[in-house]
Amino acid sequence: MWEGRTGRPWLPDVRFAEVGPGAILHAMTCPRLRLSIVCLALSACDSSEPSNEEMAPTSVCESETRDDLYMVGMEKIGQSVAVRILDAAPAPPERFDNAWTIEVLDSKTMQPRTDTSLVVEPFMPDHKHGSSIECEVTPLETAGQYELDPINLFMPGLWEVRLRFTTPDAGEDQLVFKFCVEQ
Ligand SMILES: [Cu+2]
Repeated sequence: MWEGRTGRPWLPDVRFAEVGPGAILHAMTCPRLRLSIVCLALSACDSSEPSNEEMAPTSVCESETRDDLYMVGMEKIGQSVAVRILDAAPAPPERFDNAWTIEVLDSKTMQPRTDTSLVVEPFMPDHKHGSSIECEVTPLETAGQYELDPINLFMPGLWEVRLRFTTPDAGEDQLVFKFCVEQ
């Protein structure tokens, strides 16, 4: 058994009866008390909530401020072309394959446009890479509406979905939707 500096067995009741500052001083000079304080601190850690890593996968999008807030009907308006997202599956966009229904409009009149060609390029601006899976653009029955599938966002983080239009009258027009996808 541990013995105090005086050589007597340690008597906690007596020591704790001391006034506050004295007890603190005692705690600082008493090895056994120091040890028990360390143990207390450790057990406090043990009983507290597990770290974020254990609780849930870390969010990569929580602190992201550059992304767009997904909404049905959201629009981007360019020089000659405007785009409206009519539907997205999944919504909001998620990691891996996404399918969107969009409407292509004239940016001045906001009437459907059918005279453009479109290339869809997903791009991760932070990593400077795209996706090797090509997105197919399929015109739907309704004039100006297209199905984009698959928009492959294979990595967690911020993606730009770049819609590159070529128009007969106004050349190229690029519209960019930015979405962050989680693990
Ligand atoms: Cu990446």
